[in-house]
Amino acid sequence: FVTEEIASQPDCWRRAVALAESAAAVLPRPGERVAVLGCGTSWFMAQAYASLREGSGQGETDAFTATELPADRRYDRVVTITRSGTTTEVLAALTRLHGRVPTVSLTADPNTPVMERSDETVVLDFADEKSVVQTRFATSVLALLRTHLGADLTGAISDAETTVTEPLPVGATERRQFTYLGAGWTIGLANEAALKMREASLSWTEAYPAMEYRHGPMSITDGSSVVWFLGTPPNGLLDEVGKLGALVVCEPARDPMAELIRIQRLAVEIGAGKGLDPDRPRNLTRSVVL
Ligand code: F1P
Repeated sequence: FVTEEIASQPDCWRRAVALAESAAAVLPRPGERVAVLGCGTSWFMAQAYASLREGSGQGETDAFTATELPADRRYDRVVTITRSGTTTEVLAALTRLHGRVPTVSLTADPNTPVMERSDETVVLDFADEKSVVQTRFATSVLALLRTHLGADLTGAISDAETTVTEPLPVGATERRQFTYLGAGWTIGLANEAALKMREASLSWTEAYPAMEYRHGPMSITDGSSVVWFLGTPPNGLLDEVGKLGALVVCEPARDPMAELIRIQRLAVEIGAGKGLDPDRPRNLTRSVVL
């Protein structure tokens, strides 16, 4: 399933953009102090959104994995992201918050407990997935939230039309170690890229804020590595990495969310090459419940 789900992202993003207008009634208003919660992929989308919202001047925005929302912090609104609507940590956080702060959840499935535990919900059922590995739900949520923040996704969608079929970087499938680097909102995308590679291909992957990579992580880079930038690399870093013999991938003119599609495809291709089923990764279920 995952291959079709990856390829459907341009269409899903169009639908997400169309949904942003009606969702605006329940999403954070400018000036509100907001916390965004999720687990795994959904946490990484929360990170990207938090950085974008705060950067756009709409208000202080913090992202947490669902267990780590500080108990004494005061927020005007809490946003949760959960495809399944059943993730234990997200439901526990919503229960703790009930009656204390308005909550809004973005989910794929309206018939789940998250609907009762949230004050408001935005349902992206068109982006739901059969694969355990999340691809289009996560990016569609971010497409909706970016639109709500005032971004025009036309360029991102047209870049995505390219990246669903564009050849993967030559030699990438033969490499052994993958490092993803981002800055600002693309740190969340770098984290997600690394998780996708772990889940679908059981690869050794790392992710860092771009300049942080120079403070130690760079030591692992050699001729067997891929170093992949999401967004624009800081001045000088690209040259420095290039000298280490790694395969360096960097498409700064492209929307980073569209570039993530190539990484999703690489993860599936490497996984398939290892005889893995990318729809059902080892030790992972569609909904992680305790
Ligand atoms: C999030 C999650 C994903 C993971 C896998 C299982 O759940 O743990 O991060 O990659 O797809 O689900 P959800 O709360 O978004 O359903």
